[in-house]
Amino acid sequence: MRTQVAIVGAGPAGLLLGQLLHAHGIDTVILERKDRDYVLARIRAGVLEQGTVGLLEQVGVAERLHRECLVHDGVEMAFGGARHRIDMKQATGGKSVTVYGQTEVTRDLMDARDRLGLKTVFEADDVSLHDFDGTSPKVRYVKDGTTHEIACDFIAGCDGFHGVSRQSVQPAALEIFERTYPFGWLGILSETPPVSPELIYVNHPRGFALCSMRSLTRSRYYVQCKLDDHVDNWSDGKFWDELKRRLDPEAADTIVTGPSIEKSIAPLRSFVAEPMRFGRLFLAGDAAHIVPPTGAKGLNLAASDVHYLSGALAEFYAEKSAAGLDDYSRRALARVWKAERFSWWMTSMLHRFPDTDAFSARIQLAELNYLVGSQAATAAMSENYVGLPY
Ligand code: RFL
Ligand code: PHB
Repeated sequence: MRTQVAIVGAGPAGLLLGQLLHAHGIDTVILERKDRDYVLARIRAGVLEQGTVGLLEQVGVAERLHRECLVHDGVEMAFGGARHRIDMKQATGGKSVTVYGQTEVTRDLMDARDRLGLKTVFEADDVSLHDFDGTSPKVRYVKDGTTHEIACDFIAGCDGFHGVSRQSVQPAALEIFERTYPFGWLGILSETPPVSPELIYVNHPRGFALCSMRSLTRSRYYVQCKLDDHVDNWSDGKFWDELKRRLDPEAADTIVTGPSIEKSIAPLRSFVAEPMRFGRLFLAGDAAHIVPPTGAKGLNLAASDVHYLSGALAEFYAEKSAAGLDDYSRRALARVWKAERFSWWMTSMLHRFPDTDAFSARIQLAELNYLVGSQAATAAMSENYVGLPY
C-alpha cells in the first residue's frame, strides 16, 4: 500500500489532520490501535477554542456542533465561599468558548472520513515506524494476524502520550521537559442539568473542584483526589457529598445529583518533548505534549498543531517548498509553551498541594482576588482561556 501521509492515531489530532490534508488533495491512511467504539467511548475534553471550531468549520464538520453546542461567554471562579464571574467576552473584545464534547468532535470527524471513503485501519496492532530519516518512510502494522506495510512520503505521529511515534525516536534526539503533580482528578458524567449555566472552577481548602457540562441535561464534575486513589473508593454518594462540601452554599443547595454514567481518575502532568519533527516524522497533539486539564487546552493544542502541520504539508506538495515543514516544530512549540504556562498557572492557583501551608493558601486567595478584581488580570486570563491566536 502507498499513501502520501501515514497518520498514526485516530484521536482528534489524527482525524482532523486527515480532513485538513484531504481538503488540500493530499492522500492519507490512518492507523488506529483500538476499535472505533473504544475511541468513541473515551470521555475527555469539553471546551473548544474559537480557533478549533474554525478548523472544524473549514473542513465542513461543524454542522452538528453548531446545532448542539453551548457557547459560553464567561466562567466563574469560586473561592472563600463565594463565586465571581469572569466576563471573557467583554475582556477579549467579543470572544467566547464552545462547550461540545471531544467524543462528539471525534464522532463527527470519523463520520466525515467515512463519507469521503478515506482509509482508516482500526485495530492495527504492532504499528512500527521505519526509515523516516530518509525520503521513503514506511509504517508496518499487523491486522488480523497479517503484517502490512505502507510506503509514504511523511509520517504524522498523532498517537497520544503513550503512542509508538515518540518512542520510535532516538532518545538522544529528544529533550523532555516534565512536571508531574501530586494529585489527580476524579471525574463523573451524569444525566443531570448543570448546576450553573457556566463552568465553575473552585479553590477550596479540601481541594480543587470543577463543575462542567456536555449539554443542558448532562453534567461533568471533577474533584481533586489523591494520586493513588481508585474509583472503587468513590460511590456516587461519596462523590456528590465531597463535591458539595467544596461548592459555595448556593451551588451546594441547588445542585441536582443522580447516578454517574462514567467515573474515572486522571493524573495531572505537564510534559513537552522537543523538537516535534525528526526527518519525515512529525509529532502532533498529546504525542508531543501534555497539559494538566485545568486550562482546557489539550484538545485545542492538538488542533493548532495539525493546523500548522497541514499548512506546511500543503505548501510542500503545492510549491515543492520545505520551508513550512522546516519551521513546523518552532511554530507549534511557541504556542504549546504558552498553553503549558497557562495550564500550569491555573493548576497552581486552584489546587491544594501537599506543601500548601497557610502562607501559600493566602497567596492563592490573593491571586484569585486579584484575578477577579483587576481588569488587566481578567483580560490576561481570558485571552488565554479563549485561545491565543494561531
Ligand atoms: P489522543 O486523543 O490520545 O489520541 C491518540 C490516538 O492514538 C491511538 N494510539 C495508537 N494508534 C496506533 N498505534 C499505536 N501504537 C497507538 N498508540 C495510541 C490511541 O488509541 C488514540 O486513539 O491524542 P490527540 O489526538 O493528540 O488528542 C489529545 C486530546 O485527546 C487531549 O489533549 C484532551 O483530551 C485533553 N483534555 C482536554 N483538552 C481540552 O482541550 N479541553 C478540555 O476541557 C480537556 N479536558 C482532557 C480533559 C483530558 C482529560 N484526561 C482524561 C486526560 C479532561 C480530562 C479528564
Ligand atoms: C470538561 O468539561 O471535561 C472540562 C472542562 C474544563 C476543563 C477541563 C475539563 O478545564
